[in-house]
Amino acid sequence: LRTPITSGPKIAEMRITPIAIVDPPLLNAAGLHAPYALRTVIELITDDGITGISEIPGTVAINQSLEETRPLILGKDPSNLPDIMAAIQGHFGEESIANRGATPWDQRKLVHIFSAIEVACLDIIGKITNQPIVDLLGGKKRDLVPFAAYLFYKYEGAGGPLEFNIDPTATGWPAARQAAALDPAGIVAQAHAMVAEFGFQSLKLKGGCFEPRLEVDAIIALREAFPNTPLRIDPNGVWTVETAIKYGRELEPYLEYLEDPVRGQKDMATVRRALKTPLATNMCTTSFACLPGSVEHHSEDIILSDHHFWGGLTASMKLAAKCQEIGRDLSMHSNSHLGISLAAMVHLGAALPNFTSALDTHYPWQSDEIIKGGRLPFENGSVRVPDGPGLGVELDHEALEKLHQNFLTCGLTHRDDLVEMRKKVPDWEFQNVRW
Ligand code: GKR
Ligand code: MG
Repeated sequence: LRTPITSGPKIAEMRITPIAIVDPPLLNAAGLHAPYALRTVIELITDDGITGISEIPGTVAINQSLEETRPLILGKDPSNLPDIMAAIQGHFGEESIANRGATPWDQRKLVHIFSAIEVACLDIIGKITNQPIVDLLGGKKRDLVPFAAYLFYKYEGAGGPLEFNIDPTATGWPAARQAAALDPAGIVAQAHAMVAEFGFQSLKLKGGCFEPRLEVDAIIALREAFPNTPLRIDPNGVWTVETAIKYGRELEPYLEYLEDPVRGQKDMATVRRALKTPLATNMCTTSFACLPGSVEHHSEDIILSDHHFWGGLTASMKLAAKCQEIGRDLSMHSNSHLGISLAAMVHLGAALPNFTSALDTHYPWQSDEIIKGGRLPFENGSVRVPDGPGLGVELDHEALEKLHQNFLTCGLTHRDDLVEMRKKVPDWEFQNVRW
């Protein structure tokens, strides 16, 4: 007879804490970042007192769905992830990919909930087994995970309570983070300041904000200022196929890859066939259900995974395996985030079998932090994999409470870059395809 398996700890408590983090006025194809970005922090606590944490994009709708998730997972074994995911899936049903929306960021709810619960469970499992999450994902392939400088056109302003005002006493990157960057010279100055502070070895420009000629000129200016640094631009799908081919050809000598120049797998494939530059996406191939279309059309060369909307870290590892099968490179997408998300991204980045381009992160644009010990440091543009069990970072409850108060007072319920943009350009409209 087999010895009965001793049952492990069960999830006894789930805490959901919405927070609002200071975010400067960054431009993108859908408008302008509000003074605060919303995140939600999840704590799962077992009946023997082990806590697992995670961080996801926060909206009031996602938070309500997380509240609905609580009774589904209380009493469950955090190491039985298939059981937990089946309970959540059973309650919410299938989520249509159409729920992603047309914005640069992904508006689905269920994928984010999967990710929130899965990362917190992995943090618990790591603590129980005394292993860092990277080991649970298959083992560490690298100690340092490289990230790219994420450059944004922006209006002057610090965000948060200062909104479009600045702190004139700031110096170095904290000063540059507040400065306007509305032309090639502004973008080059921003790049110099970000590289000086963090040591990034790759540069990404968020495009889709201005007439493409101006954005192409910014890439050429970056190439002059950084002759040997890989460059990419991401217009978030607002270029026409003709524009993407015209400027894509001009950019061929400069770009490591071109990210989401157009919308949809078919149009991406048309642009891809016309260019020598690889194409990357976080907009046209965004779920396992999109992979057959990706294969049929060959819409991109690089899939930008994001554990927040691919359903978690183990799902992202599964994506990495699929990418190897279908001949895609994998890299990483990001949104405004703090250190819990960064730690999870670093564990994933360290576990991926291989990737050829530095991962995205918005982290330099944030100044807040909710993990003990403060903000995670960069070493020549890379982040060292935390070596403690689980995520290897712990929640600072005092800092969390402060940012929760921001959430309660800021009045924001979801990300709406259009509303913020109209503070600067009153009649501004979002257009799916602009140029
Ligand atoms: O933060 O404005 C932003 C970005 O545009 C973000 O929302 C996108 O999702 O960074 C993202 C991207 O690569 O498309
Ligand atoms: Mg993108």
